[in-house]
Amino acid sequence: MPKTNLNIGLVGYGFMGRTHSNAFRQAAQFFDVPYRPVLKAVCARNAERAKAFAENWGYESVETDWRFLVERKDIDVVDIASPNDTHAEIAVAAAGAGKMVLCEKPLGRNAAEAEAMVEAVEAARVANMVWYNYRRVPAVVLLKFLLDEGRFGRIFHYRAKFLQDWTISRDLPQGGEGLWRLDVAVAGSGVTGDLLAHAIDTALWLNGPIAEVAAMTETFIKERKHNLTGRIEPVGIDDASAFLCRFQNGSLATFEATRYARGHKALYTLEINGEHASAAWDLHDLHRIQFFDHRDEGRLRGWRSIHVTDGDHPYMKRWWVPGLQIGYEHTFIHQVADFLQALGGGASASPDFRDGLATDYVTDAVLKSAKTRRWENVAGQMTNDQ
Ligand code: SOE
Repeated sequence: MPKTNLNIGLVGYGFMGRTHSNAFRQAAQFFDVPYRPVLKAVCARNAERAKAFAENWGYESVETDWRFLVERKDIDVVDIASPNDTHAEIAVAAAGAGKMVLCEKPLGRNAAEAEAMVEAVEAARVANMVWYNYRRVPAVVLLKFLLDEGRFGRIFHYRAKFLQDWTISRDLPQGGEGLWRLDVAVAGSGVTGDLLAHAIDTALWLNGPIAEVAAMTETFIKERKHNLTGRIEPVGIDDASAFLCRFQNGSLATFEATRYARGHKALYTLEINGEHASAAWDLHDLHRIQFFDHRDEGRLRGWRSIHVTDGDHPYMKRWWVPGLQIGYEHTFIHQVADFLQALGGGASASPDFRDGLATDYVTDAVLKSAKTRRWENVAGQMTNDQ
């Protein structure tokens, strides 16, 4: 079937701008989707670098002010891959201009921003999606299918960690391009919004809404030079964040994220324990799930290591041949493919902005609990399973 062109206007050309651009270029090549993304324009303040980015990725034009981009008649989708402090303003304006809106995670710097974004896309009735890409790892999707089939029975425990080590040096400055994640005014929070948000999004999807949290956070390095002012300034982000929580389904959970776990670069792991079965997944070995089913014949019962690369595994028949691997970048390609497929049916793909808001409610409760040192209820709970 011929595919209809869908014109993309990307804001931001950093790490995420590259993952998204790659995904837009590949999705319609590998997946049978009704639309073909066209790289119409990239927008960033630095014209020279935006031009170089456009040439490299094949964007047809460059804008240096997102306000022009969102008003352009030839743009269908505004994709926000710029720092967190820009998400809300651009998304609200883009929805107001009738554009579909895709947004990097976390949706807002806090739930108040995310609420305004949800309101804007829902009022404008435009398709919307948040780039929580780890939902699109085939092994994680298989885990979701197994849970939905009821193979685990009642869930008792959920456990997730996202560990990195790239900010341990006290000489690392904060702020500016590349290091805005360390500047609280831009990022909103530290690892809570950057890393825990991923773990929370996957958990809400797999295990349902979170009812209450008890958290602690720490800022190990309290002052850093700010790249934009040149001055030593207080650090406002959380360097490490951990919380206990209770899901609405009665299961108990622990979550931890840090940028101070020496030796770990992006160790995202999760484990779920149910009445009949348990499963574990590790981003460093992203094609496998470890699965234990107590209902197996006793003599053969044990942990299975399932290599999720076969043609009947999620997404895999679209790729090479059984047994061959895909990687991190493919999670973004899957996300675009799902978005285009949903659009063909007149819908958004999950996680949509409402799902992104659900994660922001949890991260807000985590940061609040770390301050109050009490258990905090999660506001606005909703089912995230669409
Ligand atoms: C931070 O280092 C980071 O790049 C996050 O911003 C991403 O969301 C995560 O997927 C990998 O780590």
